[in-house]
Amino acid sequence: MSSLLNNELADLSVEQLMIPAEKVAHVQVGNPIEHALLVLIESGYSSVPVLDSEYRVQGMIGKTAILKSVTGLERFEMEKLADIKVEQVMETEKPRLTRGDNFLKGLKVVINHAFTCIVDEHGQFLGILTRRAILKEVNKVMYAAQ
Ligand code: 2BA
Repeated sequence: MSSLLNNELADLSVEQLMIPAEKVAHVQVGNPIEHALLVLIESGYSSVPVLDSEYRVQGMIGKTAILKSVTGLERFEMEKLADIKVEQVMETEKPRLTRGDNFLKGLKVVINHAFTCIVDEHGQFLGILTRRAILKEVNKVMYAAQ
């Protein structure tokens, strides 16, 4: 398997496996979390990238963090959804990849993250690498080796 990985997969760049930005659902830092929740529910995804007005990646936001931010002692305080901004709730510590990074670097990242953002040298959003895209390539190579 290690020689297969070296030959077939290690040569791939994460850019070759990327879902391009125009196909990725995202929200902006200044949006109310009500908007983010609508995007998440309509798209069906559990979390999506957060961008600024210059299309630079600032973080990611998910349904759980949104619901946690409006959870009161006895009920969900849904009226807060319009007042809280995405930037107050988003996670900023997630790893990022650059387009030249190779498959193995992408593989390592998606062990702990369902997807990761790919950015250019200015931090501008190019797209995402998903766990699915990585697993698909591993599956291809494993089957070809049988
Ligand atoms: P999740 O939303 O937790 O989705 C986990 C997996 O469930 C996805 O894995 C995919 O296999 C499936 N899935 C969920 N919602 C889907 C939908 N609306 N259409 C098709 N398949 C769906 P991955 O494809 O590896 O995606 C990993 C994560 O990347 C997703 O986690 C989501 O957070 C993000 N993601 C994927 N595609 C996206 C897109 N076009 N826009 C925004 N975020 C995306």
